[in-house]
Amino acid sequence: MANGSKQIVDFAKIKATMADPYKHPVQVIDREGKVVNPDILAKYSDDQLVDFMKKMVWERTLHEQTMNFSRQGRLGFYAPTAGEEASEMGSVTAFKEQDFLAPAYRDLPQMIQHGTTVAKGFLWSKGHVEGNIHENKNMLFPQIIIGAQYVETAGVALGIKKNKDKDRVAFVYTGDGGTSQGDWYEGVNFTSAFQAPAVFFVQNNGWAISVPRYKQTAAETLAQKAVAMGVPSVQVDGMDIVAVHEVSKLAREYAAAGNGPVVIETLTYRFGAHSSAGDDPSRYRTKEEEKPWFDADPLIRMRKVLTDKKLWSQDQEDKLVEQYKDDFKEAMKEAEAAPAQKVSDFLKWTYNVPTPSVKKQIAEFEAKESK
Ligand SMILES: Cc1ncc(C[n+]2csc(CCOP(=O)(O)OP(=O)(O)O)c2C)c(N)n1
Repeated sequence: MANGSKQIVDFAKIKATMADPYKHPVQVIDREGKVVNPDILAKYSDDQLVDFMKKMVWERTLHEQTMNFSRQGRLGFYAPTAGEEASEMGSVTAFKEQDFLAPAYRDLPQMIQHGTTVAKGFLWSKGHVEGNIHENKNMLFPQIIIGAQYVETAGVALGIKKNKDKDRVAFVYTGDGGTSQGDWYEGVNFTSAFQAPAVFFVQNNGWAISVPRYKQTAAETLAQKAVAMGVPSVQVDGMDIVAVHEVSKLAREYAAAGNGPVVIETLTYRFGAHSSAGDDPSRYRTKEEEKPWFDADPLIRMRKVLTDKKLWSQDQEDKLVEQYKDDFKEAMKEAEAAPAQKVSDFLKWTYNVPTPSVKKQIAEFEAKESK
């Protein structure tokens, strides 16, 4: 019998249409500062919009000041955040104090908004143990192992569910590279299997150090990876703070209502280097690639909206920047005044019952430290 031309399945067509639900990332304000979704913007008061802008100016100033501190040798590892302000401030402000945050190393700004201090953030960067103890206990320390915070989140979310906590979710961040880790899938899958309350953010900033997003995975969008685990997901313009906030708020409500987790991919960009350790982006990306992203700066966009509404001025912004810089310098003084760490304490905290050799080491270090 001759082979008919009709195929029972068309893999090429399936592949070509897999990303269809993600063709239009959620947007409220476009890159020219034009409001494309006025009904959503109308839900926000003038005060809320101004507060969004203040938070982004705060984060940009924090970034600039930390880069200065790094150059002065006053910080340890620090992950720059310029470009990611809308993604980070728009999302974190959608959560409540009782929600549990599992951050990665690029998420110090969200941690500070969620209830720790700038000084604690600096102490963490300097490798000081006090940088891991926060006033709001509902957060972990920033995860360095890529993707591990997704597995931690699964555990936290399951705990929330088992404790029958009301109006409480876990939320977590990773980058685009993080979605290639086994931990990423395990965390989302486990949470979904148990229908536990979590919101999983992927801040797709285009790069995992020097590896571009397109080499990371053949998936057209990172959001669609969630579908395989039975999790609803969305792509949002990560340079549009109102869109990010609106989507995050809805995701929180959905998860808190007992419907299981959500995955949100924010489309954003890392304006500078991967870390303060000094990689040079000009070695791995082009000016042609960078330019449209720099033009999409979330601060430019929001500045335009607020200026059109006569709610913002350059003078007001300049004053805020000065005030924030002073705050950060004070925070650095506070961090630098923290008592020096003792190796003897580390040994004591590690061993409940120290072995004879550890006992000897504790005594040796104590003798040195008392001088
Ligand atoms: C398990 C693991 N593998 C490798 C590294 C080294 N590493 C540190 S950051 C990074 C890139 C992460 O990129 P992405 O997830 O996109 O996040 P971004 O830094 O861009 O926010 C890598 C590979 C690590 N920390 N952990």
